[in-house]
Amino acid sequence: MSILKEISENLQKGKAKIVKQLVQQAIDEGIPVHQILDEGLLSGMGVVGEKFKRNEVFVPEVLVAARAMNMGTQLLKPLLAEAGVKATGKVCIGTVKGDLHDIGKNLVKMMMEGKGLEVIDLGTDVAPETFVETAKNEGCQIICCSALLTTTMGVMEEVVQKAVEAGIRDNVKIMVGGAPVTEAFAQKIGADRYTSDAASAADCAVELCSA
Ligand code: B1M
Repeated sequence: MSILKEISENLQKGKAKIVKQLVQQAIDEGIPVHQILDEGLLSGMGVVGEKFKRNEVFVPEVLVAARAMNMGTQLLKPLLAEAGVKATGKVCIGTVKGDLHDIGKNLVKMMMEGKGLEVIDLGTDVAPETFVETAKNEGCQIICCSALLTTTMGVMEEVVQKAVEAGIRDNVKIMVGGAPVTEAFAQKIGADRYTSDAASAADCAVELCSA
């Protein structure tokens, strides 16, 4: 089996230490960093994302795969910067003001990073102004809002409004998600996209960034 396939398969099993060793070995063997990233780490995380969508794996499996992914990317990050490999897009993500749930948001972040996006994690309890200022100052193509409470999902509408007021609405897409959020709600508040799970959110973000 090729070393890249081994990286991908061990990542899918969440074997972080082995992934780290294999990535180091691949670097030492002179395999180009973008190839280690695309055909090893991202390919493995892609499989996990698809299985997660089909309910073939669940949150714990995704979390261990993401940890393995992080171990590998830590080694690649400095080399990717040297090689001038650019992220496929830049997004900021957070759980909206008043809401402290972050497990789903973290999964979305991991899946997006797994697709090669640069993700600024604003954490939880994030004010609408913070989403908008970050997108403006950091040049994010997408603002991603997560909410788990029916009492906080309304904050997403404020994010849309603040983006309009700040004059960035035409340049930034707004994605929303979280258990109580629906497609109809997203349309009602003027968000660009609703997705129901982390893997679909990552696919959607890549699509929006490359549009
Ligand atoms: Co809370 N909680 N909680 N809670 N909690 C819920 C959400 C609740 C449904 C439980 C219930 O009553 N049955 C309920 C909300 C009811 C409602 O609003 N209608 C609730 C409540 C009421 C509360 C408190 C108010 C309880 C209290 O104190 N009285 C309080 C609120 C605190 C606050 O936020 N201000 C509270 C607190 C907590 C804990 C701190 C104990 C803990 C959070 C820990 C943490 O996140 N670090 C917690 C938990 C764990 C839950 C449940 C049990 C699980 C949530 C979770 O992590 N799910 C939840 C009940 C349940 O859902 N069964 C519940 C797993 C996670 C992977 O799913 O986040 O939906 P989820 O993410 C999914 C998708 O939604 C999607 O992708 C993910 C996976 O594919 N997704 C996106 C998420 N964000 C996305 C963004 C996108 C796209 C997709 O695009 C940008």
